Formats: sequence, C-alpha cells, structure tokens
Amino acid sequence: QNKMELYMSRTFSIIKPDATRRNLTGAINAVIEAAGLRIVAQRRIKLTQAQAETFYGVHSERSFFGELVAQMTSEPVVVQVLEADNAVPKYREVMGATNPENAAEGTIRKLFALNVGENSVHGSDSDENAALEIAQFFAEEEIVG
Ligand code: RTP
Ligand code: MG
Repeated sequence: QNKMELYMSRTFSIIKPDATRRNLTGAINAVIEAAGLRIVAQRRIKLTQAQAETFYGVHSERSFFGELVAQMTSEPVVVQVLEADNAVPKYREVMGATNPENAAEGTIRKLFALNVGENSVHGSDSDENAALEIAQFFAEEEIVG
C-alpha cells in the first residue's frame, strides 16, 4: 500500500432532484472530478419517503423538514461515493455554502443551486456521518476505488 492510499477517505454525495431535473448530473460530476474527487460508486434512484426521512432524521424537528423530504422524493437523485484526500472537507468546499447566495465563486451551489432548499447537492458533514450514509445506500462490493 502506498502513501496516497493510506490517506484516502470517502464522503457520501447526493445530486438532488432540482439538479437531475435540469439534466445537470454530468455538469456536476465534471466539477467533482476537476476538483480531484474520484466517483467510486454511483446509482440513480428515486428516494422513498422512509429513506428521505431516515437520511435527514437529524433535521426532523426543523420547520423545513416536510418541505425537504417532499423535495428530495419529488424526482430521481444520484447517490454517490467520492474518494479523495480529506474527502469530507474537500467536497464541502467544492459544494459551497448551503444557501447559494453565500456560496463562493466556482462552487457547485454557486454555479447551479436555485435556492437554500433546492441547492443541487448533499455532502456528508463528518467522517462518521459519511460512513453511516454510505452504508445506507451502498454495499462495500459496489464501491470500487
Ligand atoms: P446537506 O446536508 O444537504 O449537504 O446540506 P448542508 O449540510 O449544507 O445543510 P444542512 O443544514 O444539513 O441542511 C440540509 C438541507 O436542508 C435544506 N434546508 N432548507 N429552508 C431552509 O431554511 C433550509 N435550510 C436547510 C437544504 O436543502 C439543506 O441542504
Ligand atoms: Mg448537512
């Protein structure tokens, strides 16, 4: 095992319905790949109500929860596993701020997001959550690094 592999880590990504609806899967993947993140697993699915509620369970008491679940189940999403050096913080940087009005130039949300709810992508916020989220959608043998 070389040094590169030793420091590789994973994050979980979702290309959200507002983006798949506008045919932006490829454009978003191009930004992801240009930033040095490798797409090591990917599947297009329609989230069920239960899957979306489980996935965003941490936000269940928030005012926007109903809207968030409705939005995430409205149309297909693309679930992905991304691999890189420091994958979690790297992808958060590539995504940009939650509200696209605050997102930096060149970030996915600055380029493509419509508003704070329809913000085109999800990315894990910690290594711990990344592992949990990946396990919710992918078997280990589906992830090919
Ligand atoms: P995500 O979990 O989707 O990667 O986004 P995030 O970490 O940047 O933001 P988070 O605070 O975890 O919120 C999750 C998602 O909920 C929606 N949201 N809507 N209407 C609102 O004020 C509001 N705030 C958050 C967004 O879709 C956000 O990505
Ligand atoms: Mg979050």
